[in-house]
Amino acid sequence: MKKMMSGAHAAIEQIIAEGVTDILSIPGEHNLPLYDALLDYPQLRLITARTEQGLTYMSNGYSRASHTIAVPIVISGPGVTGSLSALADAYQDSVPMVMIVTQAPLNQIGKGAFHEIKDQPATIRSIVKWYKRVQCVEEITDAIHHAFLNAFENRPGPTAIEIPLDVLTQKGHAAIHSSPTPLCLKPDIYSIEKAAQLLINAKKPVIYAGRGTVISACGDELKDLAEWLEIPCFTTALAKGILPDTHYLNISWGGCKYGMIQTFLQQADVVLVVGSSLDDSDARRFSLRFPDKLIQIDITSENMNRDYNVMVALTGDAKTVLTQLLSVIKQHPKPNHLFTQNTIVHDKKKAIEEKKSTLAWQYMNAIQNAISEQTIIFSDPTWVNGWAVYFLERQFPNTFHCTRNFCGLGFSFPAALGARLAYPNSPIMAIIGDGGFLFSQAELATAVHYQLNIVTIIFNDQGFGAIKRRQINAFKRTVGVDLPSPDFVRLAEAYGAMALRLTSPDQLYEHLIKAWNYNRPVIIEIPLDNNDSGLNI
Ligand SMILES: Cc1ncc(C[n+]2csc(CCOP(=O)(O)OP(=O)(O)O)c2C)c(N)n1
Ligand SMILES: [Mg+2]
Repeated sequence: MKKMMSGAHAAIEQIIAEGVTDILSIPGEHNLPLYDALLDYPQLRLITARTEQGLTYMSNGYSRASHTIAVPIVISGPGVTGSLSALADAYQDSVPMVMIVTQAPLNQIGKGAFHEIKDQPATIRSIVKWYKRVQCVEEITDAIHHAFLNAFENRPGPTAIEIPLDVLTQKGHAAIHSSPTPLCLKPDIYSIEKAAQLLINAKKPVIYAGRGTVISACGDELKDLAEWLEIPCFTTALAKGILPDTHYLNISWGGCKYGMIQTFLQQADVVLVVGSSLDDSDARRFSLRFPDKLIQIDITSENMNRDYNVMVALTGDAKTVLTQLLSVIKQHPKPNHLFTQNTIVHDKKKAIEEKKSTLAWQYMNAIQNAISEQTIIFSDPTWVNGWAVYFLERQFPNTFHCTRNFCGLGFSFPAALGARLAYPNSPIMAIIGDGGFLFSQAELATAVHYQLNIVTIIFNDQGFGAIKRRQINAFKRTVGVDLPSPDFVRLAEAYGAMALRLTSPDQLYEHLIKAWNYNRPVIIEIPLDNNDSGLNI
């Protein structure tokens, strides 16, 4: 049924119909009517952030943690440009969100309007899945509904709707659509049978699981398949926890760069890739080699046959396809695969033993001992991220988040705040470097304002440590990477947060177990000596 209402009211009613309960935003001249209309919908919680980059990363954390779609609202021009890095990040890591972008009135676009950028649609379109400018009130609800469907469909990602200022204030007839039903693709039974035969007859099969498994929530099916056929399983950094890190068949990380996957792939005769695009940060950069008998399950065929030839391509939702595959495999007798659990557990233990003397392991061990299985960790793309990925053990998916391919600094702190909005009760932690924290420190004001009580650990090596190491490796000298940082304790206190400076792993453990009980955001600064070889792993 159609109702007469303003563009702003139509937009908000459609957003509510999609099941949204929180709006993340920064106000400005071009979205004033939207802000005003929000007062008519008290069921929506409005979170005003301090920078557009921060609010878009918050939206990223919100969507990841809640398995729903966050809705950031930004103004045209500087609001749009400020959110670009975080939008691009969401695109690369397949994080859904629907951004509402405003614009000058239709008749002023292209004429040097206030806040105008040369070609706003082209700017946004180049980094999101789908984008539309609406021209009248009647188009708004259709466009928003489509944006929600599109953000979830196939490979999830950000979408955006542009609503010009005059369209927000105009009145028109709008029809509200009910919430979306996700599509579920299934591959043909012939391909499933072929994949099942390859796995059953394999001598040394390996499973390689990516973020698609987390999106599809297929942890049970993955574990069932791995255990039924006794297949060692690697989980990428974005899929950490989909098979518990401590599971006897998990060959990921375990204290070393890329874990045991390289060794296992060298011997593997069949590999099943589930929900991974096998892109730069996952496979190419590490020059991973896959055998000819490669089976790939992915929600989109775009990810198939790019760098690796796929023998059996199963296009569909990972949970659905794995269920089909399992039912076929279980009709056959159990084969006997050659990798034994003892080898995996033993090799992992040995790798960790070799690292125990490093400060890197000791700090991560202190964190590991002070957190619970439910703690949700967000890690920034810094040197320390390597420590977190290699050493922290997670038992459930969605309890470890990092940015993997776009890798914009400053992601983890606002993303963790976004997760806190979605989950008021789970313990949430951000791990970040001094450089990264300075990219998003303004959101400390948001954390204090809304009492988003997370624990943030800043590893402060007074500079861009990750880049310094790359410079040394490549050129044997360094430039522009030793950077004095502020006193983070005084900085955090000035915002009204609780702040501590701790100088040893023991101190970190001791304070961390108490930090969850403070009723304020907690910032812990850990000074590091950049020249300490114990920081290298
Ligand atoms: C927005 C952005 N700018 C630049 C970079 C390049 N970069 C990657 S790591 C890094 C240094 C990070 O420093 P810090 O956060 O202090 O962590 P550290 O490596 O010192 O542990 C830089 C500048 C980036 N990833 N993102
Ligand atoms: Mg640093």
